[in-house]
Amino acid sequence: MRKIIFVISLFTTILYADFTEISTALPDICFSNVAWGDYDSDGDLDILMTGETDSSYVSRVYRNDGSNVFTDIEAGLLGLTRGKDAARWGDYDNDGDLDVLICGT
Ligand SMILES: [Ca+2]
Ligand SMILES: [Ca+2]
Repeated sequence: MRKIIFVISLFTTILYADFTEISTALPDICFSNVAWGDYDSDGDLDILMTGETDSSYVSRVYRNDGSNVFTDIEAGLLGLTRGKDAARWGDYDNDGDLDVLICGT
């Protein structure tokens, strides 16, 4: 019974959370996947993003520079689109650094 009460309480908190929309220079993409990860270990979350712009497929890592500024680090990833839940951070080689896994067309 405790678990059910906790879940209901958490759900209520999420429903009434106060969010503020921010403006960034991130591209408009569709058929996208995004994932947060702190790839540079500076304590803030960076973005891994794949998807489709008006003119190309993209797979990019954006470094969080603070103040809503995200900079494309030009990671050299193959542009992909239409991957379903297919952008992930993980330390696959256990060296302490985040790696990326992306899949798509
Ligand atoms: Ca970071
Ligand atoms: Ca690693």
